[in-house]
Amino acid sequence: MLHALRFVTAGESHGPGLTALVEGMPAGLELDQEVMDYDMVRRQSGHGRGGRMKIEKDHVEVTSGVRFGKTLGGPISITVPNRDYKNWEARMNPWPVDQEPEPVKMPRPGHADLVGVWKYGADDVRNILERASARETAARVAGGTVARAFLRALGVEVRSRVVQIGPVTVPALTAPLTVEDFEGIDDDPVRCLDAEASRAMVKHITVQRKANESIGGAYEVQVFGAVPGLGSHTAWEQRLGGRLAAAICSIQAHKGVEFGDGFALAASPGSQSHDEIFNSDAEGIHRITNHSGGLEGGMSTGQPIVLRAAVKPIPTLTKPLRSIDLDTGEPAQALRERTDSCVVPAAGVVGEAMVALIIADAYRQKFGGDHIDDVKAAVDAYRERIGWQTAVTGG
Ligand code: EPS
Repeated sequence: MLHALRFVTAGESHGPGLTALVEGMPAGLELDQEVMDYDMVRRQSGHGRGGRMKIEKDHVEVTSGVRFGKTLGGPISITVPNRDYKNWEARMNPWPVDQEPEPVKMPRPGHADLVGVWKYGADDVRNILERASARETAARVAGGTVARAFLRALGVEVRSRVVQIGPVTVPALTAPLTVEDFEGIDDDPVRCLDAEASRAMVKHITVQRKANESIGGAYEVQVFGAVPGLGSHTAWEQRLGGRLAAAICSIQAHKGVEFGDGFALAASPGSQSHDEIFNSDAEGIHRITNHSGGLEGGMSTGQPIVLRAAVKPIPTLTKPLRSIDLDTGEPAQALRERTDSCVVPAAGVVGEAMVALIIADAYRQKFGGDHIDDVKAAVDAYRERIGWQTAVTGG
């Protein structure tokens, strides 16, 4: 749920390209094409990706709202070309072709195929699956790069790590993570911080892939440096937890989200479920635990915001599931397409982008400002008023 920003994606998986539109950013924000492109590369990587990723070389092409590397204050539009389109021109052309391809008639269980065909009156499953495809997440990450640049200017960083692949989980942390702990995580084949768990995850993907399975998992996103008071307790749609949960659950194949200790809190006694409040000269008002995941009363607390997302195994299988032929109603095997076996490492990057967009939106809503310096000044004034850490503009 976006309030002060608008974020729209457009595009089909094998069409000419994807587009992201971000409206509501202040002027004067510096963007760096290399930094933006690095996020696009991160989303393409990870053990378990399929053949398509060898074709695509995702990069951002900014077509509006930016001049000489700085935002102008107007809508920012970004295009991500689909290199694979050249192989699909006859099948995905926006304009009539001499001979239309055979329509897809076998819906895949778990995908948008069947319900989409009903709902949109499609006579070809492709009319549904092309937009439902997680290829669309490339546009989310492209839009997210703008939000990340905005947050970085305000001292806020968003990171993610994979915490589960299939049944393989990471060990519990012995100390809270810092931004520095995430250094180099993209060099790990599953974007996991624990070397031993990473090896077991890679092995699990390799074994399951050979057995024609797809594999799900979970990742964690952490937001460092966000001020207290983003979101609001005053109205249900303003609550930051709900806004983040909606954004995460809107990502293809996502089936669950939890904040802080999340579902484990259901079993934990009240005395061990909350983050007690302390005060000291050195640290000011602070907490020593973060069971809440940095959210109380629908607002950020100033601690790291920590959420975990569950991703189901992707529904396109190399060993197709049972389905029906929509023409005859007879049993048939679901569409079998080239596919990824595991996208959880990439999903973490998409989760970062969606979280960045929501946190950026909350900052825009709370602090306003037409130029990035106005935003920094407003954040500084607020920090001063509540006595919260150091100034943003001070360096
Ligand atoms: C996807 C199927 C695969 C994935 C795709 C999502 O594409 P293709 O059908 O071309 O092999 O690779 O994801 C991406 C292309 C991407 O960029 O993430 C699906 O059916 O959802």
